[in-house]
Amino acid sequence: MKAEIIKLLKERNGYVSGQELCGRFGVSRTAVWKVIRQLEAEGYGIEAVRNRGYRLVEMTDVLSGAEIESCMEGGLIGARVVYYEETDSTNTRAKVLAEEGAPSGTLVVAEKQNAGKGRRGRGWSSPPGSGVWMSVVLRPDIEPSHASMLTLTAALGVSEGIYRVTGIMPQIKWPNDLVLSGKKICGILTEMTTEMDTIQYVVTGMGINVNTPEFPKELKDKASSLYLETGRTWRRGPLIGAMAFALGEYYERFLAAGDLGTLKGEYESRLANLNRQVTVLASGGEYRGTCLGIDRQGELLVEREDGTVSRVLAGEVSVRGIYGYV
Ligand code: BT5
Repeated sequence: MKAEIIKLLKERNGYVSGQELCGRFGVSRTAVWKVIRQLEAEGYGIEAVRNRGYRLVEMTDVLSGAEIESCMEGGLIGARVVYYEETDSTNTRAKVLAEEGAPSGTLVVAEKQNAGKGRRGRGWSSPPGSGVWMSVVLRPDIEPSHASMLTLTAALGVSEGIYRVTGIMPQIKWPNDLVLSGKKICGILTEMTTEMDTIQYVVTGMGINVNTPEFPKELKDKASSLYLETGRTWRRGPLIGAMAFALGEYYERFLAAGDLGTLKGEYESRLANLNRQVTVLASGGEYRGTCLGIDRQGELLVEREDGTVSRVLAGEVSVRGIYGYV
């Protein structure tokens, strides 16, 4: 009921009467009043006028389960939302929920992560009040070897969602980062659990720096936020709604094609390194080349100086621009 009341207040350009709310949800006036009081305590500015009802006058950047639910736009992701004010890692929570049978599309969001994870044991800085730390449970009927394509699919969904809300399209640094002005604003971590060579579930986690005003010293040079890049703050609820919806759209297209064949063009149009010199840091040594794009499997195509084209598999190596991080 709380999420629906938030949605109704947002949609209505004026007052929603107490009577209407009582009738719609089949509850007493006191019950409605209690929810309104809770919403005010959470940070919604609500004006209550006798004989007219309630009106939303101010919207701050509230993050709560009900706020996120009220921002969901439908589609394959987010029919179920699980919200934590504080947790270890939304990827870890999503895996536990998946083990307990959570359906595909379940969205897990936290205001703060105490043990946010990057790839290969690295950490992810996840302070409260400024970012979106979220994970989705997916149950795709694909080969385990195709799961890394979901990271690329997620990069498309997140960048598209950010574009639809802010008007700014982040670039993708293959395979799992979104960048603006050469700095990382989002990282993606895909983890998979298999049984007898079939995927039980995949968890894709996305960390987006939204209103982060500044970063710790060690991240300053390579991290940024939507706030720092656009000069204004953004409400995280609608951003989550838009990203979840776009993610669902790209996920659906990925499942229909069975690989990245139909998404390749869009991915390449957002690729930060396209046609530029990159250094590939592989376990067997490093080499330089020109980034030509990706193939249907999501491998990066790098043309070496001798003209041969190498396919770089996500997860195996790091790719850097020759002048810095991108
Ligand atoms: C990633 O790893 O970029 C994947 C990050 C995934 C985070 C999300 S948040 C929701 C979900 N739950 C989780 O526990 N994780 C996911 P990688 O490419 O390994 O990059 C990690 C590196 O990025 C770190 O070693 C830092 O150098 C840098 N970093 C850490 N926090 C950052 C931040 N908030 N913004 C930008 N860079 C950051």
